[in-house]
Parts: sequence; structure tokens; C-alpha cells
Amino acid sequence: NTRVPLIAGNWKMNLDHLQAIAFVQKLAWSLKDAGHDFTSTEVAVFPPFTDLRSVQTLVTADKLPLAYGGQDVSTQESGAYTGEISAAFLAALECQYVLIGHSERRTLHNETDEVVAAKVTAALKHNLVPIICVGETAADLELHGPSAVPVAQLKAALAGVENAADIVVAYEPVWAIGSGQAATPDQAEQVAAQLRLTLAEVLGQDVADKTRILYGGSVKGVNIAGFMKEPNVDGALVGGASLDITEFSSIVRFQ
Ligand code: G2H
Repeated sequence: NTRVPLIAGNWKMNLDHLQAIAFVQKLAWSLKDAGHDFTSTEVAVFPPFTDLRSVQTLVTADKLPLAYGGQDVSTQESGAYTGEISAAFLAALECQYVLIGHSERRTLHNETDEVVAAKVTAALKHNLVPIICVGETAADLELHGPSAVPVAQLKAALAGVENAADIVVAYEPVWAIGSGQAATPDQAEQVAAQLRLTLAEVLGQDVADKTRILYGGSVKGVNIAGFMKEPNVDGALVGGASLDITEFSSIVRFQ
């Protein structure tokens, strides 16, 4: 396939804007020093909102080959929504991507499938590539098997998507997040294959063929290669390990 792998670092609520500048600079240099070819594996970071302007300034000034985006986005265009950040604001900061429906948003902030779908629509309207996060809990897995919940979540998230849009899907089994217990490459592949079938069903084969599906949940330098060998896994969404430059660099340079 011709899909360019994507390694995305989800910083969650870590690193303030000053720490972000130092971190992004170091990360870019460490990858350049190692001879990383950014066209063969794309690298993106997802800092807190308050860091994004600093990251944009640095990436632009130093022409760093890093993509970046927000960890969430509002369903609304603008107006009386205290504390919310619009897709237009992210686009104005030249974000390429935005994470949508991360399990921490779904569980800690009660984000429903409908909310996730509205966020996907809002992101696409402003030409942001949504990274749609789906995944089952341990209880879901026991009750419904491995793919049912992620597939249902993806279908729901795509409810308002009409044309062959540029999207990314991240499969993150909730039981594997931050637990140190990653899925096996085989488990990730099984679900990723079902998610690709769902993309074909809803958006057509062309979109399914070009859409990148990431695995997320306790990805580290030691387990990334196994995931990347799978035909339907096109990258990773990395949490904890994305905050350590040596570790994150070894994930980016998985070959
Ligand atoms: C899942 C993942 C990144 P971690 O939340 O989105 O985090 O790699 O720490 O399991």
C-alpha cells in the first residue's frame, strides 16, 4: 500500500508552552541527527492548547518537519461556549490534525458518539484531518468480542461525513491505555482490518485504501515494530512514551 506511516505523540496534560518549545526543538534535532526521513514516516505532536501557538512559531521559524494538532475541538463554530476551542482557531494556528473522541474524553467528559460525530464534522469543515479514536473497554471485549464496539464507534463518528475526506482512525483498546499492557500485534491487526472494512462500507474502497489506521495503547520502542509489520496498521498514537525523546525517537524510527 502507499499509506505513509504516522507516529503521533499525544502529550495529554503534560508540558507547558516553555517546556514544549524545548521539547519540540530537541525532538526535531534528535530525529534529524539520527537521519530520520520524515517523508517515509510522518511525525506529529499533540500538545495542550496553550502550547500550540509556541509550537507553530517554532515549527514555522525553524522549518521543522513536524506536524501538530489539538487534543480536542469544539462541536461549535463560535460564540458563548466558555472554555471551548473551535476548529477555526486550530486551523488559524496551522494545525494539520486534531484528536477526536479519545477514550479519556469519552469517559472523563462524557463524550457520546453524537458529540464525536459533530466534532469530526467541525474539523473537516476547517480542513483539519480528524484522528478519530475508537476502542473497547475490557468489559466490552468480554461482552461483544474484539471489533464490535470500535466498529460501531467508527460508524457513528462518520455519520456526518459525506465525501472522500482525509481522515485517520486510531484504534486504542481502553484496557491497553497507560496500563503497560499493550494489545498484541495480532489483536491490533484483527480490529484494524475490521475498521478498514467499515471505512470501505461507509466511504468507499478508495478512502478505505488511503486512510491510515493507527494503533494506540502502551506503545513503546520495544513493541512498535511488531505493530508496524501488520498490513492494516499504519502507525501509532503514543501517550506516555511520547514524552521521552529517546523513547519517542525509537518509536518513530521503528525499522
Ligand atoms: C492511549 C495512548 C495515547 P499510552 O491514550 O493516546 O496512551 O501510550 O500512554 O497508553
